[in-house]
Amino acid sequence: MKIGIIGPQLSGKTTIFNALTSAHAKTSEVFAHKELNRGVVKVPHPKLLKLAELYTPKKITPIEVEYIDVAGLVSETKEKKSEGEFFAHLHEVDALAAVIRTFKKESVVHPCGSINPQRDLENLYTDLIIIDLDIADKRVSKLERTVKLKKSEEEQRELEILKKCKTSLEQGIFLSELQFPAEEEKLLRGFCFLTLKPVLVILNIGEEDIRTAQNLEKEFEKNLKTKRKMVVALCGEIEMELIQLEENDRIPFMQDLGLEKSALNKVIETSFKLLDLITFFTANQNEVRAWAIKRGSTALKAAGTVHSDMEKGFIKAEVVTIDKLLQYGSTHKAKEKGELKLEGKDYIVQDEDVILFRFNV
Ligand SMILES: Nc1nc2c(ncn2[C@@H]2O[C@H](COP(=O)(O)OP(=O)(O)O)[C@@H](O)[C@H]2O)c(=O)[nH]1
Ligand SMILES: [Mg+2]
Repeated sequence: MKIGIIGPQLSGKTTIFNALTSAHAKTSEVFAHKELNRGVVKVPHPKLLKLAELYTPKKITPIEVEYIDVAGLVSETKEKKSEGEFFAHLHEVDALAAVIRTFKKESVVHPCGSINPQRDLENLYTDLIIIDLDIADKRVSKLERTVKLKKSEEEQRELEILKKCKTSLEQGIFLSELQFPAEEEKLLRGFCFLTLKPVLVILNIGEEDIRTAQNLEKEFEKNLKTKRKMVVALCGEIEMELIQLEENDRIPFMQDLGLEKSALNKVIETSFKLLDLITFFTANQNEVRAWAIKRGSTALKAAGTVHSDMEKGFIKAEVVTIDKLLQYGSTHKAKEKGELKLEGKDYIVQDEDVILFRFNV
């Protein structure tokens, strides 16, 4: 899973990137030359380690999330020529994390002169819409020329779909808010439109607002009409300091501050909800591993996630919930208790299933 961190200048993108990835990327009080930061995070899942205790595997592999801290939106890019390069990085992500400042700090001057999160978010949305409009525009002009020359039904159809996109973007409507039949959605995927991606709004709050973060989230959520957008409020600066502490020192600090979860846990949890993902596990003496998959996926799809051979040669899936497996201590015992189920390819994978795939090669 890849998430692109975007937002206005000096909203705390790099600070939050550091808080999430334990990196030490340079933050700045004034708008500096932008650079791209990339970091991979291993998603902490306490049950994965418990599962590993049962198998003592050679390898424990958590789910990985890659964060890209990328500036380069219209309002942040002074030099036009670098735009393409930065946008290309955004097109590859599964979701956007929009960092919006609410923290007050005099030494950091807001590029618009005042703190106004709603305005910043609107501006950011406009930036995303402008980028998508540009993509749609270019393709529409090209298609208009080619369909005149040769009457291709396929291209005519594409033109209609893109015109529909254009109209909606011109009205300020995100493409994620439109309904597309599966076939059109597939076509649109090729364009990597930014407004088709789910958005996680990260409110970068001041330390004084940590205890009321939940109220802020709720208040802000009211303005995000659709399910494809969600909000978390966190204090980037504090979270960055916390992540740099030893794990044992972290907990008393968090309790002091009134923090129940780390920024990483909060962001991951919300990202999973936003992308409608669940976790399943595979386990043997070689490797105990967690995987992310879309909610509602079949056992066959899950097999394909692990290995294409498993999908091709799929026979059966042996499934047990991780809680039952941990309770009984082995698949053998779970089976005796009737908790290990034999499922076919159409079985819908449930969150925290442990799956053993039976397959032919
Ligand atoms: N007080 C406070 N300052 C912050 C917070 N997050 C970021 N900053 C400061 O805001 C400035 C800009 O942060 P940076 O992460 O470089 O912003 P970017 O331009 O969006 O990447 C830096 O001086 C940070 O120390 C926060 O949560 N609280
Ligand atoms: Mg930065």
